[in-house]
Amino acid sequence: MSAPNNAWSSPAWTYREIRTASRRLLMLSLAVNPFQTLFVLLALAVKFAAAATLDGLTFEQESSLPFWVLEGLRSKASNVTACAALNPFYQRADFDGDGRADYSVIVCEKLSGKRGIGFVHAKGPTVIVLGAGAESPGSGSDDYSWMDAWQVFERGRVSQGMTEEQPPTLRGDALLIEKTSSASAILWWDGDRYQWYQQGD
Ligand SMILES: [Ca+2]
Repeated sequence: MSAPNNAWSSPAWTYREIRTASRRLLMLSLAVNPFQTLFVLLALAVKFAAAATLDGLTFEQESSLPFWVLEGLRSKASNVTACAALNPFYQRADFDGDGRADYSVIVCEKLSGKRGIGFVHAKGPTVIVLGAGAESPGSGSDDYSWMDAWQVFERGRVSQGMTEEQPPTLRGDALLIEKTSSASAILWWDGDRYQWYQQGD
């Protein structure tokens, strides 16, 4: 039996046609409005280049995180991706104080590359992103690129910081985030959202 004479049965032919049509469309666009076309092409190239460099974690790095953490970030914070912009690229602790281990992961906003922290609480799981294009408490800004060190601050007494603000009473573990030799702050969960407590300047 001979193959049916159907365009859909030949993917290569379809691809050639699409490629030819795209090329003609591009030539027409360049002829009609060259500057606008070049600007769009340049913007697309920059966007794809940024996406390529922020293409999440390597297979080995992903294998170091539980599936529910990666899936939580993908499904509930699809505008960011886990990225290894800092070493270590995640911390494990009980941030909401419910007795179950939670994770905080370095994330990058896909389009802008702005950095932040993605908290994934085991309960839910619940995903909260600070920075990476989103709002942050305190002086974190929407880009945590300034942060060059971080560690878990285990639940306990917080010493008085540089301001007159009273130290918080922690419900769970917290994060000590730093720009080394410059500033540090504690990020802690108040039961509803993450709060910022300035430690040093
Ligand atoms: Ca927890």
